[in-house]
Parts: sequence; C-alpha cells; structure tokens
Amino acid sequence: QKHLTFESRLAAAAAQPVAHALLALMASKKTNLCVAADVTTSRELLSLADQVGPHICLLKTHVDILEDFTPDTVDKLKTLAEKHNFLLFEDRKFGDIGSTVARQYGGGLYATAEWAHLVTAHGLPGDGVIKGLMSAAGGRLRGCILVAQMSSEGALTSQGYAEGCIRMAASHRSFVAGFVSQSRVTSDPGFILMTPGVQINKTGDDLGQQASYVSPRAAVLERGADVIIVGRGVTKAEDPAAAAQTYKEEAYAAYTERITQT
Ligand code: UP6
Repeated sequence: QKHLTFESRLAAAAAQPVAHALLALMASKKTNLCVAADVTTSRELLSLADQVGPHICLLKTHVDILEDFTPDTVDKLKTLAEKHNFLLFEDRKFGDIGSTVARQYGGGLYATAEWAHLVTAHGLPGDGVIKGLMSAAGGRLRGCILVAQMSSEGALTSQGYAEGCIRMAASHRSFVAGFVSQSRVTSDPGFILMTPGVQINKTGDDLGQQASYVSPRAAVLERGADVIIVGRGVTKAEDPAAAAQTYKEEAYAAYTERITQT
C-alpha cells in the first residue's frame, strides 16, 4: 500500500465492512489519528472523546481500565462517535481459544461486540481466535485487528510470527481489517496498518514501551503506518484537543507525502 491513497484501497477492502468504512472516513475527514484513551474514569473518557473527537478516525479504549464502567458509558461513547464521526476500537487483545473469546467478546460485563466496531486480537492461539470472534459478532458489522508486532522492548513477535498473522488474516478477509505493527508487514492494500509507540519529543516510559517513541512522520514514512496510535502524547497534554490536532496534522501530512512519492 506504499503509495496508494486511502480511497484507492476501498475496493481491496470491500470484503471487510469496517476496514472499508475506516478508509473512507480517513479520506473524507482527513485524519489517520487514533487516540488511545487510557484513562480510569468514565467522566475522563467521555470528556476526552468529546475533545479529541473532531481530530480522530478511531478512539481506542481499554474499558477494563475504567473504575466505573457501566452500559451508560458505552451509550454515551456511541453518541460521541456519531457526533464526531469516528469509530470505536476496543483494544482487548483477545488471545484465548475460540470458544472462550466468543464469550468474552459477546458477553460479560463489557459486551464488547455490541458496541466496538473493531477489537484487537493476538494471532497466538491460531485462527480459532478469529472464528470465535466472528461467531460472537453475528450479523453485526464488526472486524478485528491482529497484533502482528508489539512496540514493547523484548516483544516475542518475531518476523515468522508476524508472517503467520498475515497468512491467518488472508484466509479470514471478511473479518480481519488490519494489523497492529511496527513495520510494513504486508503490502496488501486491503489491510490497514496501525502503529503505536508514537509521541512527539519523547523517549520511552520506564515500563518497556519501546526504548524511544517514534514521531508521527517516522511511523507513517518509515514504519508503514496507515494509522498512528497515540496515547499519552495526547492524554497527558495540557490541551488534549490541541495535541490531537497537532498529531493529526503531522500524521496526515506524512501520509500525503507518502502518496505523492514516486
Ligand atoms: N499498544 C502499544 N503497543 C503495542 C500494542 N498496543 O503501546 O504493541 C497500546 C497500549 C496503549 C497504546 O495498550 O493503549 O497502544 C499506547 O499508549 P502510549 O502512546 O501512551 O504509549
């Protein structure tokens, strides 16, 4: 997908409704920024979503970090997603056998399949994890993002592992929308690559987030990111809306540069 525009990849993503919708949204809203809303209260989450909403294509959540999760939080998130035109992405990183993930995704406290357009999953269990998610998604327009590579130091996601994830995705094109990756793991235009570990002017944290964060520009131009995932760069900023705007502009400018390269 090196030089292709998001619009020109729509046909390749036709089998996956969320990937298709996301490519169209990124092109029309001119943003390839995903904010990782890693906060601990529903009030902070909803306030952040309302502030950064105009600048993002995806809001990535870890709803199990919330101390006060209720279905009402989800209803309000859905309203904000419609108001600002972004998709909901729960970073659950499912990684168990199919029958277990089907129950974790479809039920439990979070009933994630009910509201999250996208969820993350590890390829580790084999393609049963995808089949399990698909079974719980039922007829809803849902998709998953496979974690092909991790940003953390010492990650066990070898090249062979990443290649296995790509193969697994290729045989489940109706459900897999793309990958979390740190490099251009595939050139298939139907899959969307999302890269975390991005921050402007910042080195890593002390818990093994990569030794140093990369800039939005490097993520897009050197690591092949279609979407950049930014957490603390936005959430810890004095003005999250202004920070989101800056990240959006840098990432989209890098994408524009990429598609005009010859
Ligand atoms: N994330 C990573 N690395 C991965 C996969 N996912 O950092 O390989 C997620 C984290 C967090 C976000 O769970 O929500 O991306 C990064 O946040 P940060 O920008 O604050 O480091």
